[in-house]
Amino acid sequence: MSGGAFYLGIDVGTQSLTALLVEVTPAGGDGDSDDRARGIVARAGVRYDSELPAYGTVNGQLPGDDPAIGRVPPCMWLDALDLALHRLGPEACQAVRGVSVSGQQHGSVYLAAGAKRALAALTPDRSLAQQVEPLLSRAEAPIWTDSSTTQECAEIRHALGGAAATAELTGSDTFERFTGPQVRRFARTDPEAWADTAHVCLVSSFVTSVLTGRVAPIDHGDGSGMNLLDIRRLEWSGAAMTATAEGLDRRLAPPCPPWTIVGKIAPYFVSRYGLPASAQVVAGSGDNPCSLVGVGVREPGEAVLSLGTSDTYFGLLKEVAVDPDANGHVFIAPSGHPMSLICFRNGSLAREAVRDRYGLDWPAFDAALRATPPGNDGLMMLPWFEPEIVPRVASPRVVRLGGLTDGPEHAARNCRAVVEGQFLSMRLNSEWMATRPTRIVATGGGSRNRELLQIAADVLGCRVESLEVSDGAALGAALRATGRRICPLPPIGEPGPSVEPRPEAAAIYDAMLPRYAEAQRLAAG
Ligand code: XUL
Repeated sequence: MSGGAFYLGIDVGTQSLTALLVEVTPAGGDGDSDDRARGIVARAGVRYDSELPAYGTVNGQLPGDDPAIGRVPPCMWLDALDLALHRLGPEACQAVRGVSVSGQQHGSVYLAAGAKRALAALTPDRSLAQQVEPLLSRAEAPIWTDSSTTQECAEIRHALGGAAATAELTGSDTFERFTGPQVRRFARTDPEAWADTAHVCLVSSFVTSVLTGRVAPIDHGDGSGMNLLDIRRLEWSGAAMTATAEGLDRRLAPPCPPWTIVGKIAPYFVSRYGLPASAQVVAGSGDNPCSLVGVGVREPGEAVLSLGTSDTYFGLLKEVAVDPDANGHVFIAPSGHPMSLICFRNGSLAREAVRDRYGLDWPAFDAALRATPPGNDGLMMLPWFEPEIVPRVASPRVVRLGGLTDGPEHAARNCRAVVEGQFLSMRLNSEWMATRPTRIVATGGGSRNRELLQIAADVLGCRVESLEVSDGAALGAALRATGRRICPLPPIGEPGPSVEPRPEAAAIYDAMLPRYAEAQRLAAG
């Protein structure tokens, strides 16, 4: 391979691992941002369920009767890494100048005391999984789908002075999937294994540790999904560690900035796959911070609207702003800026529920949006077809207001009401971010729908550009592997429709917002 420099991003996702090699060409200037990513030159993916069947996972986690439990044998990720590098092939591996990992956020891996020495001595004669398995003090890693820690969330929240104080300190209230509550539960339910634990890693720092042959630090980005990092001082919080588990401070390496070079690639990867011994390993980070880079969001005010099963809205903030209602999260982005994230469970799930209720297909749903006016003549919906995360609504409840019925005479009105309700909720519940969006990049299945984007632009009062980016987290990780604080511009994916807010429609939504806020307050309690 010739031309620029090549960087490898490895995304350890929930259902699959993706390795992406990206070419970056310095543009000749002296600033970080003069580099340009030219394109993806190689890709290898491994799906856990179908390609590593020996682990018996379903949708990337171990099956079981208790839906609150979400666990993974961590060595599965290492087998996937070995397989992906093998598939990338020697030509791609030999070109790698830097590597970084994107990990599904919140998941934790527990290493025993001998791990430090053993990681430094990994031999190419045996697989990573065979060598790392004996170093684990806990056979299964809890991941972000695990919600078994309600008791621990309450205990930590109480010790830190309540939900608002916890969010003020760590960027988020306690959430079941966050690492601190998971660590507390482990230490309480298996004190012997906790005593054997010398290092607590996240998915991103665990795989980075293996890549570099030493226990890697946790970066500020992934560290902010733990309820342990002081979000302003960017240090582990003594109070949060004490509230979580005895001796946790000894088990966490100091956190590091996301652009930290943690070492060179371990000899294992040089001998086995031909990576150059000089290849740098940059601290791993979480998949959401990495995706932000992968879709090309670089400035405070730019945000991503991911319209998928659930709808997620995240973006860069000028400074730390914490949600006083404690529903949202503040993480640290790869550039060091704070980034906000809110996740609405009733995304395409709710849109589909309305579509199916009236026996429509998507073109008919769009036609209904076109046939009804902005503001829906005052007919509104609180679209909680499933329990909602933001605001917290424990049992499903669809609230129709202003005379809206669920009868067939109001089929088109319901289509508009569900979409307007979703974006009004997004606007209302993101006001705490205190950074008005200047540009929104929409991704995910719903972003192909022009009518939906127009309502988003009108309600949020901002231009919305849609972009089909697959492998956004792996791409972000590859760009981070350059070690630049401001990552090179990525090869942006397929552009879809872009829409500007229409002033008359935006004025209608401005007027509607207080009514929606009051309805939400009454219904969500
Ligand atoms: C974010 C979250 C998920 C995981 C897995 O808080 O729990 O997005 O990062 O993708």
